[in-house]
Amino acid sequence: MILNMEALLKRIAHCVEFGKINEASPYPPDMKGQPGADELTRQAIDKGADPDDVLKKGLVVGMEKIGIKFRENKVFVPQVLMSAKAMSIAMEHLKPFFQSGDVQRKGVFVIGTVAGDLHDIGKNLVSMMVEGSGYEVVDLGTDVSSQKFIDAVKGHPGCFVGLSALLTTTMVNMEKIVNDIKTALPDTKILIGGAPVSEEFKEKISADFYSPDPQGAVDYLNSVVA
Ligand code: B1M
Repeated sequence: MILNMEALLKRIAHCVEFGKINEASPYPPDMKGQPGADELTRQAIDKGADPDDVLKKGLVVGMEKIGIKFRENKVFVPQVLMSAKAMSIAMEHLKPFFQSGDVQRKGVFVIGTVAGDLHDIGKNLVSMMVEGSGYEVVDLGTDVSSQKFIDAVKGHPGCFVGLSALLTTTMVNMEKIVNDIKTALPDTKILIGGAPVSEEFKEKISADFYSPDPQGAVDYLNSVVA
């Protein structure tokens, strides 16, 4: 089937939204045997599409839709992971354009799970959604100290920072990390999230934003960048 560029970008968005990675992938069953985000992104680039359009009118649109469905409990973690996989395979075709500077990222987002905490599933979902929305993500992993965050912010001036915590015993470490980062680099915008964290806690520790889900983190970053 030959698609015009607009239809091709819509199809790429659809593949990301429904987690259709490539032609060989059997998931989702109703798209079995059809080309996925991998082949269609290659096709769009080979046809001369602007890589920025492929990102913003294709991949990001699909990620945004899955992010909203996830927030509304219409899909669950496995579907989001499939979408993120489709997105990251497609991104391989766009990487050379990012590296050459032809496509600009919206900003840099440094993220980590706070000191003492090893939970990373939620943090990884946030990373994927933010990356899928056009930001460069620097993922510091789990059990991240204040100093490691500060070093990363120094290496990426103007970046945003995301802190994740899943334990009531480690969420308290957010206060120290926020305080240490703000003392060293006062202009840094810090957003926090994770199951035990709340808006009230954000106020208490003077972080800039709290989001209960990945889409909220994306919406916040977009609102600051716009
Ligand atoms: Co742990 N664990 N765990 N655990 N674990 C919980 C969190 C717990 C609630 C289970 C329970 O007792 N019911 C409990 C915490 C109790 C508390 O403090 N209130 C607990 C405990 C006690 C522990 C240990 C202490 C157990 C022990 O050893 N005695 C230990 C601690 C280890 C450590 O961190 N130092 C521990 C260990 C582990 C495993 C290693 C076995 C494993 C983690 C594997 C991994 O992450 N790679 C694990 C798991 C899997 C869980 C549960 C079952 C699932 C967590 C998860 O991944 N949820 C969890 C119980 C539960 O939640 N049902 C539990 C799915 C994930 C998508 O959700 O992470 O909330 P979540 O992320 C969400 C949002 O919170 C938000 O977006 C995500 C998507 O919606 N979000 C952000 C997260 N970060 C964000 C950042 C943002 C914005 C949004 O901006 C920056």
